[in-house]
Amino acid sequence: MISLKHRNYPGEKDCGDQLQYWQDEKQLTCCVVDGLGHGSDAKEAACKIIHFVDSHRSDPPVKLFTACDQAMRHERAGVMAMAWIEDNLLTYAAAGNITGYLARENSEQGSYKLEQLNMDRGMIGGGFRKLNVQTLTLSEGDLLIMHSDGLNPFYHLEPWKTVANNSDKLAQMLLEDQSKGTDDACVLVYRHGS
Ligand SMILES: [Mn+2]
Repeated sequence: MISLKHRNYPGEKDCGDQLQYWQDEKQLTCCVVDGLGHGSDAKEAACKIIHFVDSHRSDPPVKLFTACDQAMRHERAGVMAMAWIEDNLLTYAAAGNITGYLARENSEQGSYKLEQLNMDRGMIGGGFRKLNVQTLTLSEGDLLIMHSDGLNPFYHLEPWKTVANNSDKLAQMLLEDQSKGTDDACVLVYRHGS
């Protein structure tokens, strides 16, 4: 149902991209963070952001992003995207360069229509002007894909459609096929429904 994969910058033992999700009784919360640069300093910044989110995740999106940005003001910055899924509702927000897609299966099985999700300029720890929080309705089989800029963005799921019903395989293949190899890379894939 949900899969998280990451890959370090070549030669580094630490990954500056960090992903986390929390499954509560009613809500699934997903968080993808890319700490500035790569290596241990980037990892430390990304982990601090994730830790902050962990302890404030019951706050609404704008409040959470704003407080996290403030808390990181004297730290290395990072970019962050978050998704909240409750029943069939997806809430999504991103400050900085994390790419998000909602892939909806067409009536023709195995074919997906990609919708790029919102991404606001700015950074956690470096400030952002406005956070646009998006809400979308999910149908069974819809895919939420979030990735850092260590992966090349893509515009259709055609090359991976044979594994699109398996979030683990899809995440692995996206990482293998789309990683730039010049940065940390991470990808999260969530498949809605059973
Ligand atoms: Mn990066």
